[in-house]
Amino acid sequence: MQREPQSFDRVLSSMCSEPHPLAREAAERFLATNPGDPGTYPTVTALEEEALATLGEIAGLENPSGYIASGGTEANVQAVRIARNRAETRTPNVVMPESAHFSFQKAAGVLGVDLRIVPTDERFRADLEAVRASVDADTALVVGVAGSTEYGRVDPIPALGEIARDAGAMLHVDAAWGGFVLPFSGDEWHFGHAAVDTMAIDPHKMGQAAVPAGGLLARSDDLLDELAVDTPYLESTSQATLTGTRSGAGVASAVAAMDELWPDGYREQYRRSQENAEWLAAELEQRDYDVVEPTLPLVAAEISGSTFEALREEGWRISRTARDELRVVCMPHVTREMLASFLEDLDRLERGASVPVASDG
Ligand code: 0PR
Repeated sequence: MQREPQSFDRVLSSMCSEPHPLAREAAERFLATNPGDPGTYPTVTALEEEALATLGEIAGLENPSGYIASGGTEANVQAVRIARNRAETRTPNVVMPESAHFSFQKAAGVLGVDLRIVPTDERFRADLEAVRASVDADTALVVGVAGSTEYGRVDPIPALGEIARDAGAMLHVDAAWGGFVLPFSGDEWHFGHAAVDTMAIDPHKMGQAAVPAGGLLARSDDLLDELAVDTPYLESTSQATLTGTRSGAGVASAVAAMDELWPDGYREQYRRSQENAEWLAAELEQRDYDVVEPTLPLVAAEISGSTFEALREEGWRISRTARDELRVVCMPHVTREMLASFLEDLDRLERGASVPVASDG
């Protein structure tokens, strides 16, 4: 087989990106290693410790506990699992805003917890009154999103922490996408800002690592220990990960990307992505589209279904919010030139759509 993967030229919908060249190279070197077996693969195990330490630094947590997961889904499932295992009730529930990622539905299904989905406010952030009204003595976990999938919004994490603490529940922050831009945006989102217990933060999204490299962080070892099972025939005695054999490529590429980019490279990337998002939002507004303001590098705007389809026909990889808005994620591979070319196509298609049908008279 000699086939090339598709290019990122017209990809505006993905939350993954072209890996940094050093991350790509590291991934290739570590393809055959398995951090799931530290006794046999100590080199990649040491790299995972490094990855964890840097993720902790990014997320305001000294001595972090956690591991490099397959992605945000696994990190979210594991966070729900920790909370469920710690809960003293037999009927635990999880309270989360409707903006939370669908991986929590998977977690609830697998783990048998009740999911209480509360509305967001007019700014697409968790409605605190609704969260307060939903927690009770059976609440094991409150979820806050720091960089939501649809609109890139950051929930009021410190306030959610207080609600969780008052309810005797844990707080999980899903920064799977936002984690590598939030250190520069001025938001309050991490362990240093609030009573956060666990966090999802994915190097394979804004972190420019190769897929698969997600991150699960926990405030302390005893939280991760909730997940540990004995591993009698391995050299290591227990395992807290969900999967057994894991990607050493993901771990090595995460370390390579973070070594190279944290913090200056990521700061520069945030600035570029955010400027692109604001530029696109302004251009769309000038054309009279309703635009949802990009507080992080993600733009949503109302365009017609037929224009959306026509853009896809032109090869643009774009996606829609649940309210049917166009959604453009300004990932590291998304350049100003790409966005300008997208707008040219949009203008041409809209002109075509509005040209009056020639009449005979
Ligand atoms: N949490 C948040 C906030 C997310 O946005 C996502 C994924 C997850 C968790 C789950 O992460 P994993 O997919 O790593 O398990 N958000 C995008 C989505 O599901 C991911 C994505 C990636 C979408 C690449 C498209 C794409 O081409 O929509």
